[in-house]
Amino acid sequence: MNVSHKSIAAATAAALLLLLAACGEQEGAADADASDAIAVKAGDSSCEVATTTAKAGKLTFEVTNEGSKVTEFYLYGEGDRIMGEVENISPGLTRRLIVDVRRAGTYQTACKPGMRGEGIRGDFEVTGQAGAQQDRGGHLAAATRSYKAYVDAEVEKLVPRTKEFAEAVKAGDVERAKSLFPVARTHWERIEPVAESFADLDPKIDGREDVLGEGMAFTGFHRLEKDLWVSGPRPDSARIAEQLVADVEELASRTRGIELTPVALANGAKELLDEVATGKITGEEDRYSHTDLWDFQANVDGSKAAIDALRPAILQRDARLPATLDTRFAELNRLLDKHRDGDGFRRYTDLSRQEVRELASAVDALGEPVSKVAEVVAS
Ligand SMILES: [Cu+2]
Repeated sequence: MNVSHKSIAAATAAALLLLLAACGEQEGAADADASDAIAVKAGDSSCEVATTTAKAGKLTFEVTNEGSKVTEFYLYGEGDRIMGEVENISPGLTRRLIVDVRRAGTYQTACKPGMRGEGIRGDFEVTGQAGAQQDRGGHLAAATRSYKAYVDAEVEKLVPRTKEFAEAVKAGDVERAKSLFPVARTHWERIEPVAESFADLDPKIDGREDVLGEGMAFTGFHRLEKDLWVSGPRPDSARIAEQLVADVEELASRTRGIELTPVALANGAKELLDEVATGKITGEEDRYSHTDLWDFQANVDGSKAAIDALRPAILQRDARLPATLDTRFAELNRLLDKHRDGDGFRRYTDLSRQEVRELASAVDALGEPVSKVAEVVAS
């Protein structure tokens, strides 16, 4: 689930983790072409965007947290679809968000101090039509095609795996349902940036009890996780399972028509690692089942799929970055392999503090080169 719905405790833990990554990020900001970046001053109760109109194409927001809470910044499109986001901006830090906006229209900017709620919104007008990005060799077009095929394939598995899980819940077969839970989630977690971009479906499918918006029912995977592992099946478990299947089917139909850009792929690859740092490292995602390492691996798989799709385009623009990315992905996967058990993984609570620290620093080490990819493919 998206970090904006997470608890403040997680945000604080994440902020600590991200302190390490922060030096790398600021380096990136320093050599930035400041002239066309749109400055955003994010306060505890304000969100000042330097300009509220821009021409279609690549937009760079440079977000400075001038408040006292960890914040995040979003650009929303039609129907509150997330066009781009940058999370976990600690007080005093500046982070950049590059978004490739192809269509004219009214968008919305949002700062979310404390990383929750609807955020402080403002209209953002995009005019004209984006010219095609120079794409020598067609590598950018090939990247979005290949990643879209990956997303489609994962959605095609997500729907039947979720149905199997739901059937087991409805049949009251707790052991079988428990074994299918992390399997179905794998396909969700691999495509999380795309899945989460439908801001209305994400909390219904993947919301956690403590962080749901006001008046929202606790439904979806995590509600069933609690039923299975903590309370035992409840009178409405079957209904919740049916609702989950319906929500996942709705996600599948919306995903079909989705339009992706190379910059969106790169941002997604980074968001998946942010998900790992904020939700999985803390053991918060699957707090009842402790199957977090399945989700962790799935986020890393999804991030790698996006980077692999972009690889020829990255190589064309930065000859050394792909090798660094490969090394860091391999290191993180090597650490994850140590915790494999049968078809899956050890319970997250069985890991030692040292093992968790090792994973956290490998995630940070990988996040640093991955955070450069958006800028590289946008050039
Ligand atoms: Cu999640």
